[in-house]
Amino acid sequence: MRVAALYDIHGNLPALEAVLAEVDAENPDLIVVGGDVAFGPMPSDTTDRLRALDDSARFIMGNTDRALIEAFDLRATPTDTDDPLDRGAYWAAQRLSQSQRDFMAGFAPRLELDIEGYGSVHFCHGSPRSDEDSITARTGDDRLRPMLAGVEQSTVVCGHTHHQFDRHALGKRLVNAGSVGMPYQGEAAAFWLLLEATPTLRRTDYDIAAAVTALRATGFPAVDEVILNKSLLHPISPEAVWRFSERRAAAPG
Ligand SMILES: [Mn+2]
Repeated sequence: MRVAALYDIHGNLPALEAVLAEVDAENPDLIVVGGDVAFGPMPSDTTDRLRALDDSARFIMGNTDRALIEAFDLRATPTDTDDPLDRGAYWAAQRLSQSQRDFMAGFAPRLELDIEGYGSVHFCHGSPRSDEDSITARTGDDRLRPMLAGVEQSTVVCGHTHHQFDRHALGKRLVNAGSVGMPYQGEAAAFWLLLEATPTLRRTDYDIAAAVTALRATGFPAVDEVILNKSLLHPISPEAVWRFSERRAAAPG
C-alpha cells in the first residue's frame, strides 16, 4: 500500500491542484488529507476539490478546520473581531455552504492505517494528543513523551508546523508531511509526503507569482500578513519555525 499525505493546504487551490497532478501520476492507493484544508483565501473551491476525491481520500481534522466549523455555527462575521487570524476564519466560514461545513465536521481526529513495510501508521494533525500541539524537527523527548503516550504505532505522521522532517525519537519514527499551501520551508513551493518503501518527502513546484495574484484577488482579510508573507513571498526557514515553536512551548504559562 502506498499513501500520499497532504497536510495544511490552507485554501491554496493552485498549490493543491499542482500537488494532485503529481499525486495522480504516482497513483497511490490512498490519499490522507491531514487537516487545515480551508482556512485561507479559497475555502469553498478547495473544499470542493478535496470532496471530489471521494473514496480515494481519508480526512483528519486540523485546528483551523475546527475553528471554521465553530465560526460557521456562530454565523460569525469578519467585523466581529480585531484579531487578524479570527477575521480570516470568519471570512472563510462565511464562504462555506452547510454541506461543506458538514463534510469538514466528518473529519476524523486521527487515523491508523496498515501500510506494507511499516505495519500500522498513526496519522494526526498536530500530535496524537492534540491538533494544537506543535512538533518540530527539534522537539525534545520531554515534550514529546506526553504527546505520544499510548500510541502503539511505530510511525507517526503529523503536520501543523508546516515544515517537513523525518526523524527518530522515543523509539518511533516521526514524519512531518510539510504544508501544501502555506509552507515554512525556506522555499516557495508545495510540500507533501509519499509513504512507500520509505517515507519520501516531496516538493512540487508551481507558478507562485500567478498563485499569489489569484490568492490576493480573493479579498481574504490581510492575506499577505496572515497567509503569504512567511510562506510564499519571503519563505521563513524551518530553523526559524523550530526556534519560535520550541521557545513558545518552553515559555511559562
Ligand atoms: Mn494546524
